[in-house]
Amino acid sequence: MGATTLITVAPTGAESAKADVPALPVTLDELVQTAKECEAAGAAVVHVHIRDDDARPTLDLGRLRETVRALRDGTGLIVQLSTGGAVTDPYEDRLRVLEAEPDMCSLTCGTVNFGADVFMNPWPFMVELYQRTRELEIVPEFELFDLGQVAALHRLLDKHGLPYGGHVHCDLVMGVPGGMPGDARTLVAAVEALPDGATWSATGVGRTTLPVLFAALSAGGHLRVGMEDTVTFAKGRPVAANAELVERAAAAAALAQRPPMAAADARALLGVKA
Ligand code: KMH
Ligand code: ZN
Repeated sequence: MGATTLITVAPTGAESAKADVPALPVTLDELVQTAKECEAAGAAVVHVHIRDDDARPTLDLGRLRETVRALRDGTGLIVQLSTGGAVTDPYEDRLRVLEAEPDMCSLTCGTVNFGADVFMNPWPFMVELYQRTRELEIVPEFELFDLGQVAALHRLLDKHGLPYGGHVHCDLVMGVPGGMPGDARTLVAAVEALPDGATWSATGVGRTTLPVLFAALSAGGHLRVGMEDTVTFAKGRPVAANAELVERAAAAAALAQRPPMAAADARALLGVKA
């Protein structure tokens, strides 16, 4: 088998309002339908934020459990729950996400300015979350919004050992106002600083989407796309559905001679529990 590209789709996020972005999947049915379309288009992992009945972000454990079950029943995707939530979510709720027993969870490696807000990830919270992932046999994806967070990841691994599954997988989240810029030279600097043997994907929010996608492909990385990060497909043209972002990423990956990775191969790579 030749080299392939792991595509993660982040279909919803916690930041956009349904009223502003009508194509955003916010109900369970919409999420499962989106996930099926994205799987068909080449995604292997789904990074999940959920909403309540009023389409507001929630970390309700019952809903999270139902979501994990529905995504497992409806797709073969690796289910990654966000532990980042929304910037207003308390630490206890973010830790409790793991009780929904996803395959993977996100784990952000430090605090970062997030537009006019602050996304809080102090060291003791990171450590507690990391230890719980190991106990519960959930594979973390290390979210890196800034170069300093790469240093924090090294510190975490040095002090607390390898994650469940034995493999380190990172996601560079670039172009957040307050985090690292979404450009090629920053991507290269971040990749060069990653732990030996780590795999990585990258995503660029907003107008950094395409520069980061092409930089990641040319640097040998994997891709994250989706409406959590990108609601404009091209100038003046809103994203119609998450699947079109996955289709575009899959086409670019195929052009780069690294077509999308099958979910089964992604499970083996990431060390996700069978
Ligand atoms: N919504 C952001 C504040 C994650 O999913 O872990 C955090 C976020 C990262 O989206
Ligand atoms: Zn997220």
